[in-house]
Amino acid sequence: MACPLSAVIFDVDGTLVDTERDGHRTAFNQAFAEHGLPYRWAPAEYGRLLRITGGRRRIATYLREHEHPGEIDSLAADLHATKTTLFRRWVIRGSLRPRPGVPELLADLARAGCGLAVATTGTRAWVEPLLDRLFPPGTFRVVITGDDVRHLKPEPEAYRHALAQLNIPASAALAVEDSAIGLRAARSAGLACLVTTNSYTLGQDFTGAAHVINGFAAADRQQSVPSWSAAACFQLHARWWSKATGDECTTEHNRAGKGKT
Ligand code: XBP
Ligand code: MG
Repeated sequence: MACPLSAVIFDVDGTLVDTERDGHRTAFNQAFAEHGLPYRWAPAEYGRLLRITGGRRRIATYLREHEHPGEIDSLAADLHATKTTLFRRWVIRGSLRPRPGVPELLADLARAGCGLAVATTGTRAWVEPLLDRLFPPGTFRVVITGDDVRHLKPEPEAYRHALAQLNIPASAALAVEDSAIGLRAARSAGLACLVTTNSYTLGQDFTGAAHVINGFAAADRQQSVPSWSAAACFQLHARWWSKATGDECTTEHNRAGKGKT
């Protein structure tokens, strides 16, 4: 049975870019300050709060936990609007870089004829300028953001939308995520999922992942293989689906014996 890999769908926060600790967290804190609120999220506290996806929900949950008086949902929406403006400004200023190995991997996948897509919980107002700023025009065929779904990750909706827009079944795609929550979203949509950890997600339970790496670049993975490659994605995907279906699942890449996972 052939299991062609047509597209790789990437998460953004923590996967394409290390945005959380020194990006989003700082913007949330500045938003609290601009609204005259005393709250500040330290790195460890923010790590705990990452279990709540979506910035507005994260703020609302925190305010409730701290029994902040008054109407929480509208305050959370206002704070999140300020945070989004601030973060978008930083993105446009060029303050963020892709994770090591990401540009090389995207270029390699594009060369191999693989479609590229994004499925993120983040807000479109900063996601679009971030992708425009960091990657060549037209890199991603489909971009699904938190604004496009009713239910954020760990629900599978973002991945389902991405598959629908790509017009491919789940078996023709590979998800790339950095967290257990993202893995759950991808798996619930029926995708094989490669996990690349970061300092916030290292040690999470990645049961169900096709493979777990510490980063795309050799230095992060402490391996001599130059970078995580398109061939490695093809091979991982083929191996996952042949195991899942019990069939021989071949691709041009693993037939040629290229790529190592
Ligand atoms: C990312 C999120 C987002 C960001 C903040 O999750 O949960 O909420 O932390 O961005 P994932 P917004 O990597 O799984 O997509 O403030 O725009 O929500
Ligand atoms: Mg993520």
